[in-house]
Amino acid sequence: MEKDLEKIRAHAKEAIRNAADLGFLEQIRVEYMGRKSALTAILRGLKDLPINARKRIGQEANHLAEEIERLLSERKRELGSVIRESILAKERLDVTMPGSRIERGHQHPVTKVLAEIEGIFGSMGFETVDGPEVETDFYNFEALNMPPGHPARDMWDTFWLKNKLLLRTHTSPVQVRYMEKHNPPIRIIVPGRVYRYEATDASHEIQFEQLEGLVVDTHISVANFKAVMQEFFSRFYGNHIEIQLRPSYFPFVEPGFEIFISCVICKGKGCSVCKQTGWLEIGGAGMVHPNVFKAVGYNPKQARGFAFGLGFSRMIMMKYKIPDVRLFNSGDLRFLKQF
Ligand code: FA5
Repeated sequence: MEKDLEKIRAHAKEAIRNAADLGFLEQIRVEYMGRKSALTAILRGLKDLPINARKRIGQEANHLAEEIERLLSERKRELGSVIRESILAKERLDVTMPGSRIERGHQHPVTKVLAEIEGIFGSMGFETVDGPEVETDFYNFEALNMPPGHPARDMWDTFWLKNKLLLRTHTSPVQVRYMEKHNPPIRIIVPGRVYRYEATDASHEIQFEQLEGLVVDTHISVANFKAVMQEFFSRFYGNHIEIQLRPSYFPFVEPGFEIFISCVICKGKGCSVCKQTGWLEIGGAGMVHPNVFKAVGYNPKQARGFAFGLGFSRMIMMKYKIPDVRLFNSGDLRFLKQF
């Protein structure tokens, strides 16, 4: 029987040493220590042995059981640390590695510049106002002193929709909408998208941005208008900008002007952008026509004001030296990522 115990010891030691994982070690524990193991059978059979042999074999069998338990738990600890190390090796995190870059979106140049423009006009007491892009004939033309059949309507090539609706050709209809609902004094800007049914080129788009402005009170003059333009453009371009007003015609103003600013590229000396003139045309303006005041229910003898409509897209082009207006809506990320 002692020989049997020796054999069990030798086999158990060997098996435990070779156990490669915790599952296998558990099988070995069952095999050598379980209810059906050879060692348990010896312990159970002790009662049938003579007293001396029972004592001796019992002691030895118990020692062996303790030894196997100790070997099992030592191997279990060893295997545990091997597993932990292999997990650590596999899941190692190198905190010094550069992370994967997250692509972040950003504002469109038009939105960015708009915030800047609103800031400058806001500091001069102007409120920013919005209006619909789908307009009626009345607001886009008629209330602006262009009754049906008026030849000046041809100045704006129009996208007509169903039911006499149209895509607004300028931001001027918002002047009328605002004056219908508000009394003077008025000081607003209206940035927004406008649409024209025309051939496109580097400075003409079918969809572009305008910046309308309207000031109405009792004693407003062209001098006030020029001062506002001078202040705005000098702050917008960060340079002193000269303003020139040249006579022009828009049915909703009298007198009407074209606004020229001194060239922001050559500072008035003459370059290819300003075609060597030193001046850039930037929008239309004028003193609000009495018929427009009548259309919104004001007394034209009391109300006086100026209105302007600037080519907002072209202003941004000059600020950032963008060569083609069509880039704004091209969706070309190479262009957009520069802002
Ligand atoms: C008007 O649209 C008038 N509503 C402006 C106005 C407002 C006059 C208030 C008087 C009082 P005009 O059609 O000239 O005017 O357009 C104004 C500016 O928009 C132009 O000076 C130009 O800078 C810009 N613009 C005109 N057409 C295009 C186009 N196809 N693409 C890009 N910008 C354009």
